[in-house]
Amino acid sequence: MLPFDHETIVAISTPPGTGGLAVVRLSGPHALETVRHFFSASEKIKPRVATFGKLMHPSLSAGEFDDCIVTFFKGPHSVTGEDLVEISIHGGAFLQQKLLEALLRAPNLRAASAGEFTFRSFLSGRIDLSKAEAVADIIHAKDAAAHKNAQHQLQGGLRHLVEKMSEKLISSLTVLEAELDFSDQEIDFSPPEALLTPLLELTQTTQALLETYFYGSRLEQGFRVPLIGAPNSGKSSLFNLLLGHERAIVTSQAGTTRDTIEKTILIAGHSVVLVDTAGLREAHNEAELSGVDRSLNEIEQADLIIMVQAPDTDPLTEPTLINKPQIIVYNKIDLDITPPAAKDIYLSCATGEGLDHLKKKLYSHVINMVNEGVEGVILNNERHRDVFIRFKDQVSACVAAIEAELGPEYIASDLRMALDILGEITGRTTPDDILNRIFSGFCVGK
Ligand SMILES: Nc1nc2c(ncn2[C@@H]2O[C@H](COP(=O)(O)OP(=O)(O)O)[C@@H](O)[C@H]2O)c(=O)[nH]1
Ligand SMILES: [Mg+2]
Repeated sequence: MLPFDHETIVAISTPPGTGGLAVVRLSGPHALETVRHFFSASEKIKPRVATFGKLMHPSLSAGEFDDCIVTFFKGPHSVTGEDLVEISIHGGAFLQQKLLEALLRAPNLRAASAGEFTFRSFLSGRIDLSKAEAVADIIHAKDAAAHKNAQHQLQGGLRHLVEKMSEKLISSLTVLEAELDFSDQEIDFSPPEALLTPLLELTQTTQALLETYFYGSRLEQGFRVPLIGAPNSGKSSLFNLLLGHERAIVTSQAGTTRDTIEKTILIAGHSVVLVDTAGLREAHNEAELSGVDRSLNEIEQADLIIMVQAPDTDPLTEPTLINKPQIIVYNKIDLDITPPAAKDIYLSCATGEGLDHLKKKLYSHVINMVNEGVEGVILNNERHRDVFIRFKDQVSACVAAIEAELGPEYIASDLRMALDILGEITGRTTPDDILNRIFSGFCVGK
């Protein structure tokens, strides 16, 4: 478990885009007192006011003095809910290290572990768990779409939805409690429609949410798009063309690309991982065999396949039974051969003809894979998905219990279990080991 001992913690946390600045953050009861010993203008420090001064301390030698800005947030009005002090200094690694070392020699202070600031925000009730996870997502977001989704979650998108879902459960529980109040009067318990309707709506919402997970998981990893086809069809040439520079080796000797090579490009604000593969054909030696294996593996994992064909390669080696979305690209149209009909794209890597058409096609495939989410919520986190799967099962159990006309006390207990499962999203009912896993995934200083 992450430590939580009310000790004052310190770490360097350099927000991106701050130019040459670094921020040293301290959180805990001794934060202000510690900083006072290091700061020339300590008597001027006021809550929520940035104070300019100099770093100074007997343990810092002359060359290590620097101008700095100290900002104090008095608990509970800070992100951690505790006294929090931020010292902005020049971003040189040497100075940062010296200051951190000097601070760590102060009593009552220790280095923060990964995610500990965010963990304290969570424990103090400043943020819920889904928001904390969104912070981690924002740090890791590689493209506009992933960032937008993390922002939405940070603004409480998932929490609002979960609260609405909880209210539905609570309204069912209320109906039941009313029934229970009458139960000593020996009235037959017949489940009213009012009990079933919200549960069926919950099942639908949860199902729709679970369906967003495919898109949500791709927000993290990018869509995987391998180039597949016979050796020498021009896969590596096309790969390079799409990347806009030379990356894969192109030769006229069949079977040059034995490994897979992957590169990420951005299409419509989404990461798309292009994968150049070895050709699919009968392998003649072990290296070729493993290349073909990897290609088959890529087909398995693909979200979309660019199937490359060419007039001078053996069509018999083409895989025909691939159950994945494909763009069939007929390459080398500059060769003086009449191309066959019914291909998606006619292309020449040599002249670039057809490339724009292919890019447009890729764009529309990517747009087609976008899921708008449930009230804007897109599941991108395996933990959330797992919670919603269990939640859906539990709601089904409630429905079954109602339909089997079990006693209201059984149904009520089933409903409370469902409510507890939902609480795991915001952290109301999340076990410690899971909390630990979530927060230790952060970097130090967050
Ligand atoms: N004429 C012509 N040759 C091409 C074209 N695209 C690729 N090639 C050639 O076909 C050969 C095989 O290309 P490469 O990209 O290595 O194919 P891969 O084995 O599928 O990766 C190379 O000699 C390329 O120069 C094209 O559009 N037109
Ligand atoms: Mg190749």
